[in-house]
Amino acid sequence: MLVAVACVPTYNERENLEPMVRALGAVLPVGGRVLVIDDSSPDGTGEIADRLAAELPWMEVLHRSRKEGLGRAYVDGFRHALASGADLVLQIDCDFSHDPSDVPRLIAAVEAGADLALGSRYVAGGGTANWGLVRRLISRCGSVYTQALLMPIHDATGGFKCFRRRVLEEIDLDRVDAAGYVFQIETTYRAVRKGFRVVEVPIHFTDRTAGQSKMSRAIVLEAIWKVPRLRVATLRRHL
Ligand SMILES: Nc1nc2c(ncn2[C@@H]2O[C@H](COP(=O)(O)OP(=O)(O)OP(=O)(O)O)[C@@H](O)[C@H]2O)c(=O)[nH]1
Ligand SMILES: [Mg+2]
Repeated sequence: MLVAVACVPTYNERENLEPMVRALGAVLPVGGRVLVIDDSSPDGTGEIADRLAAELPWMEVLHRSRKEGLGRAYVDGFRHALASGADLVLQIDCDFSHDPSDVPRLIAAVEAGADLALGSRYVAGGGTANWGLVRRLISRCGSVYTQALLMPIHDATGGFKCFRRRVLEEIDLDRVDAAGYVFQIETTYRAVRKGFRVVEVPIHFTDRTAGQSKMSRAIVLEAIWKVPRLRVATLRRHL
């Protein structure tokens, strides 16, 4: 049986954390673990995580001293998961935009031969619910822009994924400097460039009902300039 570790980055997710951790515990395969990566959330999420970790033997917490963006939190989380022996490393947001009950389908896609399974809103059977027009536009434009410049992936900005261990070992996490959601694009692109098999699994994405989005103009701007930079790195054969 493969050991799956679900990495859950948190920043001010006090209402969502406990239900998410318990929901993951219910769907992960035997031996699966949950790793919460908290960036010293001012709302006390880190303390809730410590209380849960004391109760649940299959859960642990990585505390980071400051908020440096989703990408930095994930890189630290991935390293920790690999060091602890994970065969499969999952990513899932803590806001219930990603449905924990879809986790087994992502894992099944990897067990069926994929190296990286992406939860995808923009393939047949996938979609978004309760998202405003602006958010839908930003997300769609992000994927179209990425398709034009980098790779034929329908939903390149999503953050619900399952990596086979060897993908994370080979994509050179040290060189991933993305902070915001371009991190999702960059890790998938590095996997594609290394020749790994990437598949998209249809998911329904729902807007959060508790807590606040950390989406910002800076995150969009970072994606706008870093996507072409990845293309340039490819042309220079650095990628
Ligand atoms: N550790 C850590 N977690 C973060 C950081 N920024 C966001 N998160 C978490 O990452 C997940 C996704 O963040 P969201 O605020 O939902 O941002 P998003 O999903 O890009 O934006 P929405 O689509 O509006 O929800 C959530 O679990 C957040 O709590 C960060 O800087 N550090
Ligand atoms: Mg979200």
